[in-house]
Amino acid sequence: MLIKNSSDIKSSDITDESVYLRRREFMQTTAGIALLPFVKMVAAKTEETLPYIKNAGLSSKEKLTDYSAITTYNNFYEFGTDKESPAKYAGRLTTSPWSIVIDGEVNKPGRYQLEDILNPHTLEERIYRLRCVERWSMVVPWIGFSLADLIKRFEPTSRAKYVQFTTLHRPAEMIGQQRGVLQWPYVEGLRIDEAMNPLTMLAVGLYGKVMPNQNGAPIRLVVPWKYGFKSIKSIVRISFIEKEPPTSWNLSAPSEYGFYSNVNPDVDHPRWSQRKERRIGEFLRRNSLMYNGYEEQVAHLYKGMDLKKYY
Ligand SMILES: Nc1nc2c(c(=O)[nH]1)N[C@H]1C(S)=C(S)[C@@H](COP(=O)(O)O)O[C@H]1N2
Ligand SMILES: [Mo]
Repeated sequence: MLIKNSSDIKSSDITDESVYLRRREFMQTTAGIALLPFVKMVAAKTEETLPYIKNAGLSSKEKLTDYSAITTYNNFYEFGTDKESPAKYAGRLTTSPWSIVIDGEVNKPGRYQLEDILNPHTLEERIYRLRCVERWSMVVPWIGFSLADLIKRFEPTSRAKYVQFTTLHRPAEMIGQQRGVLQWPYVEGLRIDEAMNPLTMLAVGLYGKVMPNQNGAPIRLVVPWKYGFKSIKSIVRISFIEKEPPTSWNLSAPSEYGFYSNVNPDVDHPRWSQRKERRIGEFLRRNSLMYNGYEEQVAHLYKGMDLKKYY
């Protein structure tokens, strides 16, 4: 196993990160003594490096988005609806101990500690594009492993046609859950063949480090050919089910967000076109790509489906 050490980190990354940490120090001094333990704890945790191997075959060769942008411009409604709130408030979330319930149509159901979930897996770095439905995109070096490998371990039955994922519900720490902007807990789902696709990933870190809370610590999904909201954060339950599960954004606005939510420049959002996107850190907009550029790997999953109907 390759251990990421300081010599592997490009100087540009270090710059970004020191800016990030300096900003935290600034928050610390301006917000006063009350914030001090919280800030220290977050800094210590996100500094922790993870051992991983690079998966070049599944990785994009595009320029990485800065660490500081990836960790300060977030969607995580459990901590507020604007992009800055997750970085401000997600530090309050207790991510250890953490367990995940595996249930439904599966031979090995149970409540498993995160350590036991992770133990059999070798962590990989996979550089994926993430394209938000709001038309911004980034390129992130995720650390994690294929969801397929986890699924195989728990042995779903032949009735398991879909997988549903559930985020933690803990309004005392997730202050956005004190308001009814979405139905809590946040839920998402995939068809079993989408879940088994080798691109579909459970991520526990980024940039070689433990997942920052605002990005979905301690464990989140990453589905790079779908709009960002399918990549559910802070997962506490994985259920194998027979029928298509409800999903948070579909429940909230069914005419705007379907179950599939594949990146598709040809299908407009009812309130805006999906043809273009802005890569964070770039000025000019670029054309969005079918399946976010992962057409070769995933187009077969949707063969014969009317993508205007199944959006
Ligand atoms: N539990 C939960 N997961 C979530 C969200 C959320 O609000 N709650 N937002 C989604 C959306 S809309 C996007 S674009 C991505 C953003 O991931 P990032 O903040 O790591 O870039 O997380 C997704 N996962
Ligand atoms: Mo999103």
